[in-house]
Amino acid sequence: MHHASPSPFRRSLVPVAVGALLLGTLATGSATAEPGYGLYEIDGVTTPEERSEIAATGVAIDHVGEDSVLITGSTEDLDELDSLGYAARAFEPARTLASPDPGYTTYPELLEIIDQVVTDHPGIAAREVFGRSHEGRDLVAVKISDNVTVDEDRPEVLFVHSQHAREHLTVEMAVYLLHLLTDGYGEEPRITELVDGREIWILPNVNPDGSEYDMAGDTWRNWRKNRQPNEGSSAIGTDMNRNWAYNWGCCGGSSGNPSGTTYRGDAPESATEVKAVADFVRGRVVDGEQQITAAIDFHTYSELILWPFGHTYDETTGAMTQEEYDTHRALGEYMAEANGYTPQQSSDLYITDGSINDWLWADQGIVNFTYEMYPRSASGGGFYPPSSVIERETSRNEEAVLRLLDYADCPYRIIGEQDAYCG
Ligand code: NO5
Ligand code: CA
Ligand code: ZN
Repeated sequence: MHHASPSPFRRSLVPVAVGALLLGTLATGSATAEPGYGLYEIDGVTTPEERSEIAATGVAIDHVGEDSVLITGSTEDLDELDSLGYAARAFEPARTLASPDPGYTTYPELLEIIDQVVTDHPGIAAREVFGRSHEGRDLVAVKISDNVTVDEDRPEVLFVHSQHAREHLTVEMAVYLLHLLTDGYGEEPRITELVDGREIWILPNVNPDGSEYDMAGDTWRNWRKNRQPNEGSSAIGTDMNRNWAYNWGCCGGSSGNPSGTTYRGDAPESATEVKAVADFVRGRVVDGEQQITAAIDFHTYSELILWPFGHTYDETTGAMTQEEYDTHRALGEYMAEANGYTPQQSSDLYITDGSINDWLWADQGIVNFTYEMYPRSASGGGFYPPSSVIERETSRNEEAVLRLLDYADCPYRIIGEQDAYCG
């Protein structure tokens, strides 16, 4: 199987050679454009427990190395880390301060691409506005299936993109999937069969305010959260992937401080966009049954496939049986075999609470994964690889995504338990 080359169906919509040119204009100096925040490295960190202790201060762990971590945090966070015995030093990223790369898709451009896909394929692609962002942008879902205007009785699959503003490659992943599944229909038998046999929901950017903010300055802003103001604080934004309504704030895996990079919000689903996506997912319950059987939430970076839970190191809990865990692991490993990512439980990185990953499973019973896309390490550009990698690094996931779509009829089939779970 051959996954590293672009899909024959993708029309190249973005200039791909621009990124390399920008390497000549790298700025130096402070590590991020957001005042008070910076990128730091901490050495001598090797265990999930140590990483969770660091994450519990409210910094975002951007990358886990073998014996170090990279974080985004404030100077206040540094003091707290210091008192815990962790010495953080400034980290000079390869590309963070480059000018926003025009090869990445802006939100207005994304909406145009979606309209074009729907215009080109009206029988199998439909657009639905399911809510508004805090700043009033349309939150859009694209459904792809045959007889797309009818709610048929087919396994439904969900793809969520760009909860975190600076993870722009995930929007490109959505653009890739939109083209793969529509242009491939009627051309490629496997894709035709999956589009006929599934109802596929792509949410190409669930944090458009954050994305636009990250791209709007002279340099990238290294922004993670949404752009919703916090009452009683001048700090803006909630970390959407700490705001979901399962074990919210339970376990030291998020920040209670509005200026924290992983601020969990003042209540579950307090982030406008999280509430809208959660309502959308709950809206897929028909006659008491969640129609969505499988999902991927796309992030960057580190080349990982993660499965729940993030709030505990335990594999099984009251909300995850051994067979359910084995199903996640087997599917995660099967997909990772296709894209070369590293498969692991989410908490192997560090503890998170209020993540979509935990909520989709524990609250909705959806077998689901977080993909952390390219690059594998900061030296590949961290959150800001050049746009010249977009085609290679999105098409790289074609086979892995098709494998999930295939197993969506009954994810438990991968451990041979389809009769017990889906009979
Ligand atoms: C994610 C995963 C651990 C779910 C998160 O670097 S990321 O922020 N994309 N990693 O911490 O929410
Ligand atoms: Ca349906
Ligand atoms: Zn992320």
